Amino acid sequence: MNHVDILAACGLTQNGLTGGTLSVTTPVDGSEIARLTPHSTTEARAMIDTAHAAFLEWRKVPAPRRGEFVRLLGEELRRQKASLGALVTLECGKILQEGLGEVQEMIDICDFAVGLSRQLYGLTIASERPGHAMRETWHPMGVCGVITAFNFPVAPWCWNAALALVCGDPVIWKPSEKTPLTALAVQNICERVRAEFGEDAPEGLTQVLVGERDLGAALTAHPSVAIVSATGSVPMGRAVAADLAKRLGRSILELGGNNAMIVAPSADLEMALRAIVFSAVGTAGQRCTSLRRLIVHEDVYDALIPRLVKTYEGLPVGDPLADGTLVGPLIDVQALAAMDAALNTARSEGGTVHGGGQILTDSHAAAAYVRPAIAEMPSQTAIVHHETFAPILYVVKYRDLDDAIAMQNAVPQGLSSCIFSTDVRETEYFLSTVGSDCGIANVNIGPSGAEIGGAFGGEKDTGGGRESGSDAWKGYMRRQTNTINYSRELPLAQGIRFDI
Ligand code: UN1
Repeated sequence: MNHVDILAACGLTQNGLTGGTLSVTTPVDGSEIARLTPHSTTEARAMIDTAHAAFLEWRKVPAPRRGEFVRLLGEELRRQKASLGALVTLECGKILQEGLGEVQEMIDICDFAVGLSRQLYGLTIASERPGHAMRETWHPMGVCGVITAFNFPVAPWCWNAALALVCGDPVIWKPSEKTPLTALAVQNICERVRAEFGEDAPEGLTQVLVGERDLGAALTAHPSVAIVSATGSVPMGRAVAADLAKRLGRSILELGGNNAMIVAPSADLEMALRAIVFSAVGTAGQRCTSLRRLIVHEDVYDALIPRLVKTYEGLPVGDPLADGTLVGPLIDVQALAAMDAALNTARSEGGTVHGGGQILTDSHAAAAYVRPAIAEMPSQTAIVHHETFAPILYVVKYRDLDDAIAMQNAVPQGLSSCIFSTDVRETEYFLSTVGSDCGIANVNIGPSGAEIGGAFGGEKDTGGGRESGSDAWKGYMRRQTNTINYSRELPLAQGIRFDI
């Protein structure tokens, strides 16, 4: 399929994609595929007002009925999986298998949210007073703003939106200015679902803001936006958190990761090798969960690292839409420059670099194809503490597990982590209170590619938010504590006497 066909299969016709000032390019060959007209902040404020009006209606719709909306969304995504997956690949450059996987992740969270719509459970609590009952109940919270990044242009919206919608919250989406087309395609799907659902789905239940940072700032500034869930860089997250703090709005932040794998002496090295390659070069190293640091026991270092270097040399880098490609392009040439700069710093800090460097082809002169790199480092130097959004894997040696865990925890970010070991003492230690400090800690699995059933997010500079599964839905609702007196007395709590 050519670019125009992929866009058309998602309902994006050429007349809606021209004439604006926001240029959208495809990393596949660097060419421009659309010029969109960005929204103004005035339009953004009007959209927030519409979303708030939608909230006043949507909160009255019973939660299982709200779940029906998300069920229809999941059905429509199933039908559109091939076309939307191809558009994800076209717009952000990840290989088609991963583009399809991202749409599957949307479908999975829709299924999860449908079940959840009948399970927004509260509590009953024992009251200390006779003839009294206590409850904890959950209510819709308000408009939910969702800010997403280019590397996962659709799934993180859905982790938030599927939950927010069953929780009774309309959603306004500000996608990355690098990937607005996938968002428009999803919005088309949502509008079809809304028409099918019937009139109790109000206008403005889901909306998309096309443009730059000022639109994200419009969301964080507006008092009607009760929650802002943001995925992206640490500086972006700090700005969002600071703006929300000024008005005491709620934030859900999923920011940077600098994820490590510890390879212990008892590790199954075959499995470790496969896990390392997928998690370090998948999405061309541009996942927030990408493996960036390999902490290898000195006894297995020589058995693993030369093989890994050889495997890297043979990795098929190229057109992400073509069968057999495992590594697509970086998002743009700025990412390429950042990768080169990081590798130069690694060298200056004593590292030995294998791979790296742009792969130039005549047909793709404007695109950023790179050979993934491995940097063997003398220790965990300054550059290793830094998250570079590119396929660079830093490797360091360890002797003692406590040192390995200390290294793993020494970076500012706290998203994902893992250990490869078949020694249960080591693996349980890694998962214990003195082990990994990350939101995600895995055993014999790489740090990326999480399922939607668990809560997703991490600590420290990762921002502390949790999205997706487990009880992340509570982030989209307001909690209410109820005390009900069904007696004929008015006893006070704590036994206080107050006689009038
Ligand atoms: C991201 O890179 O922002 O666990 C999200 C994973 C995916 C999500 C990554 N399920 O790698």
